[in-house]
Amino acid sequence: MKILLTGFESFGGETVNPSWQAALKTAEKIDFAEVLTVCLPVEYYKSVEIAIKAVDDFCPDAVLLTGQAGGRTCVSFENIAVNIADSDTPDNAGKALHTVNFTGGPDRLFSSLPLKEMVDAVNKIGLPAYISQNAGRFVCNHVFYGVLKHISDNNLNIKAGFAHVPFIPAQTVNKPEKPSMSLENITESMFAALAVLR
Ligand code: PCA
Repeated sequence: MKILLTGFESFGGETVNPSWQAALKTAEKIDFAEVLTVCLPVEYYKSVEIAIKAVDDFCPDAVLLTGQAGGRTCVSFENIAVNIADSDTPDNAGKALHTVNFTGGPDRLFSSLPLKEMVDAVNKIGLPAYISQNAGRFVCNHVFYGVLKHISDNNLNIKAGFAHVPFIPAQTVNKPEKPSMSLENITESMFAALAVLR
């Protein structure tokens, strides 16, 4: 089987994005599938274009898009992508959006990954994980929505979803009130979740 695994470049003043670091480490561990890793820019539309091109060129059986959600405690598997961009935070190109993501698209689209099984698999290795009903209104939700819409519009037989990962400890040195999880534990969580697909 083939899996497309994406992470994001850093944003918001951070020098790393653990989603990309964990995507690379998870891909190294996966021996049950061919994995393509892609680092997406934190930019509206450009990120979707790059993700969709990877889907069309690589023709994966499954797609796991990942991004950082600083403040979350563990890996969370997103259930819903909404057709709204609504964040005062500018993307890495300096653009802040308060609009629909894709004109004419449905209000929401749902992950087609087996989320409950994925959470159970992570719990089984002794780590917390949960299903989230809110992927935010920024670039992660935007990419999640854009990729699901592309798959749906083109009737592609691809399971796709999104996982948010927390900060790693090094990112919280100057914000000790924020939770974090080691890169190793994030990687183990992503590996256990993807192993459900084998
Ligand atoms: N997290 C942001 C965008 C990129 C990333 O890693 C988000 O949650 O929208």
